Amino acid sequence: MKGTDIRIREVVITPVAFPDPPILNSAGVHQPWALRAIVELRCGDGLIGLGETYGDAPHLELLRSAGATLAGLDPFDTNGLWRRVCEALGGTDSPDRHGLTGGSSPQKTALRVFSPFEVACLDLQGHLIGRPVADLLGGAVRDRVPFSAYVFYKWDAHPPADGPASLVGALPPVDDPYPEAIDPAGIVAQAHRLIDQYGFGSIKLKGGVFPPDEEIAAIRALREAFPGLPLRLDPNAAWSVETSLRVAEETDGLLEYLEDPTPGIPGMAVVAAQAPMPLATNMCVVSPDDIAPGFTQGAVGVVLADHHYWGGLRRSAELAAICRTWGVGVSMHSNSHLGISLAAMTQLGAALPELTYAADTHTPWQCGVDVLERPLPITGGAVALPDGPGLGVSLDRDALARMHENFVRCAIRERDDTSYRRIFEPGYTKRRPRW
Ligand code: GKR
Ligand code: MG
Repeated sequence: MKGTDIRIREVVITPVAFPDPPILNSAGVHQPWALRAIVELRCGDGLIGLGETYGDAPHLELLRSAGATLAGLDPFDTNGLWRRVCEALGGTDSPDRHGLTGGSSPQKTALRVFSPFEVACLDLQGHLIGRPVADLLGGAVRDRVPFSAYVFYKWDAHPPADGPASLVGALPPVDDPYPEAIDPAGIVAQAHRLIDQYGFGSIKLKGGVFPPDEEIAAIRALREAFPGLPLRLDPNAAWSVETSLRVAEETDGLLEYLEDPTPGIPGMAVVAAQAPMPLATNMCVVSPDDIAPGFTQGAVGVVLADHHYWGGLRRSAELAAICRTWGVGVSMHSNSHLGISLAAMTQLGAALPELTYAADTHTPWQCGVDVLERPLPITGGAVALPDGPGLGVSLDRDALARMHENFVRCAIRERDDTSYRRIFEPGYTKRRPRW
C-alpha cells in the first residue's frame, strides 16, 4: 500500500434498470422495470470500490449530492464518510413512496444514503489489504450463507404497454420463466421451480395480496408439498390486530415466523403477546430509533436486517449484536436487487454469528440479468463466500452500459407498485390494514 494514493479521486453513480416480473404485494404490483444505482468509488492505482442501492429519483439526487463531497476521503475513514454524508444532506428526510420498509426520518435517510458508500469503502479496504469484506466484519463464521425461496403471487405477464400502460415506457423483452400464481396450486408450483433450480431450504410467501383465508390455504398447501421446510408468511401489514391473531392461531405449527402481520409497534406487540410463533419485521423496527420501543414492548422476535437502510454492513453487524443482547433473532430483508447487493449480503451473512434464519433474496426474480462479470451463484440454497478480496465481485462494463441505457429509455423514475396496479384496476388503493 506504501506509495499508493488510496484517497478517493472520483465517485461515479450509474442508475440502471432491469426487467422485473409482475409480482404482487400489499402495495400493488411490481412495475416492468426495477431501478437500482451502482456506486463506484475510484481511488489511486485504479482501484474501484463497488456499492449498490435504490435507483429512485429522490434517492439518486441525495446520492449525488453526498457523492460530490467525497473526493480526498481515505476509504478506511468511514466515520469521516458518515460526517460528510450528514453534512451534505443537512437533515433531509426523504420517504420512500412504497412504504414496504416502514416510516422515514432524517436519520434513516442519512443511513440509506451512507450505505452504498460504506459498502464501496469496505470493498476498497478489502482490495487494499487483500482480504474479503467478511474479514473486516470480524471474520467468517460460515462459508456458505443460506437464503430462502421467495414465493410471490404473480400475474402471468405485464399487460401490454398500450393505452395507459404506456406511462411506464417500452416493456422489457420477455424473459420471465414464472407462470401466473394466484392460488395455492400456483404457489406450490412456483416454490417447486425455485427449489429445483436453487435448492432453497426454506420458503417465504409474500402475502397481503388475497384475503387471509386464501393465503392460509396456500401455506397449508406448501406444508403438504414440502413437509420438512421451514415456512414464513409476510403480508406487509395488510391485517388488523384481530385478523393477525386469527391467522396466527390458524397457522400454529406451520410457520417458523410470521412477518409484519399488522402495522406499527403497538399493534405488533399485541399480536406478539398472543401469537404462538415469533413475529419478524422489516416494517416496524427499521431504524435505531425503533429499537428501544420495539424491543421493550416485545413487538418482534426477529429483525430482518437490511444493510441498504440500516447504514451499511458494519452498522448491520451492530444491529445484530443489539438483537443478540435482547434475545431477538436476525434474518435479512430484500428488495429487488442485483449482484453487488447479493455479494454484500453474503459477506455480511458470513460474518454474523447472530444470523439465525436463512436470508431473503429477490435474486431469482432478476431472471439472470446482472451488472457483474461473474454473479455469485445460489446452489444448495446458499451462496458460498467468494475467494477474492473485497466483495469478491467485479463489474461487467458492457452490462452496466446496457442497463443504464434501459434506465434512460424506461419512463419509470420511482418505484410505485400502487400507481402501476391502478393503471389496470382503476379503483385499487393501498390500505393497511386491508383485512
Ligand atoms: O418486492 O414486493 C416486494 C416485497 O414486498 C418487498 O418490497 C418488501 O420490502 O420483501 C420485502 C418484505 O419483506 O417486506
Ligand atoms: Mg417483510
